Amino acid sequence: MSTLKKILVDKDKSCKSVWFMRQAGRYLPEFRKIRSENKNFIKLCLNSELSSEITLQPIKRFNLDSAIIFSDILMTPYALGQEVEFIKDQGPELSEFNLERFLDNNETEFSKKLNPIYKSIEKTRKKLHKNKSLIAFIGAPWTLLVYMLNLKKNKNELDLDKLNKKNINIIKILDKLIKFLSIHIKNQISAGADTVQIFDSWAGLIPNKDIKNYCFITNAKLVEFCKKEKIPNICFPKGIKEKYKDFNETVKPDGINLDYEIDPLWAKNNLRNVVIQGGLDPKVLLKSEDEMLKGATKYIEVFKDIPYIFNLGHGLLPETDPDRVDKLIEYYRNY
Ligand code: 1CP
Repeated sequence: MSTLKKILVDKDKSCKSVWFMRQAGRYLPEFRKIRSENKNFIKLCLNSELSSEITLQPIKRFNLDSAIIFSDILMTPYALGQEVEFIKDQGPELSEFNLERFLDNNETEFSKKLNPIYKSIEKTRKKLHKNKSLIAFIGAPWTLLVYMLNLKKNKNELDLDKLNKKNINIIKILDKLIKFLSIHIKNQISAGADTVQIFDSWAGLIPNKDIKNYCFITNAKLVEFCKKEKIPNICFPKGIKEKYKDFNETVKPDGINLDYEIDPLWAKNNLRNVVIQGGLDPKVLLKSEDEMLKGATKYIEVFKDIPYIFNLGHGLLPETDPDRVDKLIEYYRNY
């Protein structure tokens, strides 16, 4: 069994496990090379040969325990009929959302459009050592909705007027998304992934009055589905601060990924009956080696006597030096 599952499922606190969000990506020269030859990001995600190769790039370089499949959360809106474009230095842009078109989607067509991802998982599983986990992921319904309705004004602000003006039935869209996301989870597991991470990257932007409906209940339904299917699951409700406690008690995931704003000691005292993962600010990898290792020590020390998966509080930044990633992993292993 992989160390990830030993910790996540068996709650084994004697064992160590490490992987990083965005461990495959722009900080690796071997990724940048493939990327420069493949300008269309969606097409790259749908190239199962290359997607599998990219997934394995960090595994070849570093002493990691898990691979996360190279894809994107926006493959779901793509498979549900929206055009998705990644504009350089600006981020993703989706074509206008059409409710009728969205509600008209059928499950077979959806799975068929995402089939290259499942093929990539099959290929990767065959090449990955049996002691290593292969992690599948989805974007949580709210986070996908932010992109689908183009709700972001800037990095940290939502255009809530847009949401209110449009008079759209948000709950109806979220519910439909849950249905398709459950299928996407199931398909990824059937193809050979063994754990799923649910990214709610924009949960921190939800107005207080809506957090229960838009974040807690949607994540809870997906976790409930995972539990019914016996799929180990990890939630990442980024940016919700002290509401991590409420989230954990309502959603009851197997694992919860801390973001870099959460104090590890607070998490240890307040997040019960869940395996904690991550938390370390990815920016510390850009600082001096001393500062990086000091930052890591804090997390390793706080969590040394409970089950803990070493990871970050958000994805590795593109400007990260790969040698630093190696140092950090070795430091954790030898601690
Ligand atoms: O070369 C490039 O420009 C592509 C950069 C890139 C990469 C490497 C994007 C564009 N997506 C990915 C892969 C990716 N995305 C993975 C692969 C596996 C790994 O982690 O190694 C994963 C898990 C994601 C998930 C993802 N995509 C999230 C959730 C996690 C997070 O970072 O908060 C989100 C929000 C996205 C959307 C997305 N994809 C890419 C960009 C530039 C964005 C937008 C981010 C934003 O709106 O600020």
